[in-house]
Amino acid sequence: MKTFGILAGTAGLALMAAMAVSQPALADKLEDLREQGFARVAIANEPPYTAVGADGKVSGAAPDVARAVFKRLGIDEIVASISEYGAMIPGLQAGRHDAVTAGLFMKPERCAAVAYSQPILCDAEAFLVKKGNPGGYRSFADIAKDEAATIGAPGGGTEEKAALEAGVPRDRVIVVPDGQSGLKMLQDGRITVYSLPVLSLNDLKKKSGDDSIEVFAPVEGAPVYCDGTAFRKQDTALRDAYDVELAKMKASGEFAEIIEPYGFSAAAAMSTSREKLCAAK
Ligand code: 6CS
Repeated sequence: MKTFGILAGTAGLALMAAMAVSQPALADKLEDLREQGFARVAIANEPPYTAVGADGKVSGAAPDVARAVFKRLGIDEIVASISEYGAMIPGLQAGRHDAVTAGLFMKPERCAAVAYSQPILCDAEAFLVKKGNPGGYRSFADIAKDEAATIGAPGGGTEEKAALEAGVPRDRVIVVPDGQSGLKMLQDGRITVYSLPVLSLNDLKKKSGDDSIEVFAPVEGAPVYCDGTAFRKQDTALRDAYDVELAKMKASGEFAEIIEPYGFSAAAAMSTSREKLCAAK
């Protein structure tokens, strides 16, 4: 009986150990990332929000803010992977990313799915159109009214959703993978309008050197959106620690020093809150 008792005891210990390991990692995510030495972040490669250089260097206002905040938390590096906007939250929830630092604008349905930091990058929406905006497109509803018009937008992005909600039929909303593709599709006449936030289209237009296109902004009826760094819902301790350091950077002026050279307004981000943005209709 003694042997059985020992085996049972051993099995019991093994089972307890297995249960302890299989329990959701109760260890603080912040400590995990400090030990990991880097935070895995999702980006889109949409300047000036996020950018990946030919040398692979990650820049853009969102990763630059995240790098600074994580460093203050004892996490020295970020490792970025490019993702479509619509795949960022599923990737975060699946554990492929530790955070989303991509200009992922706060909206109620996203706020329900992730733990956002306080606001970081704010911007209005815009249309890239042929010079003179011959179709007179000033709102998503204008595009809906013109049966011949098509609009390009990122998959799972705010502009795609806004176009559909304004009544643009699904077959006239074209998913565009990135800025260069959207620019080319507009230039080739394969889409009538390409929609991204103002600063993204201004950057794209400027770099294109193409005077046959122009940016119409702001899109009428579309709100000014703000992003935040997004964490998994269960990582609120990490999000709260991130917010403490972000607030210090906003107060010291360091936050403005990072984002304003990219064209973003620190005052705009500091004038609102996650609570307001997540409640906005
Ligand atoms: O949050 C979004 O869905 C949008 N944010 C940016 C920075 N670009 C396009 C995207 O649709």
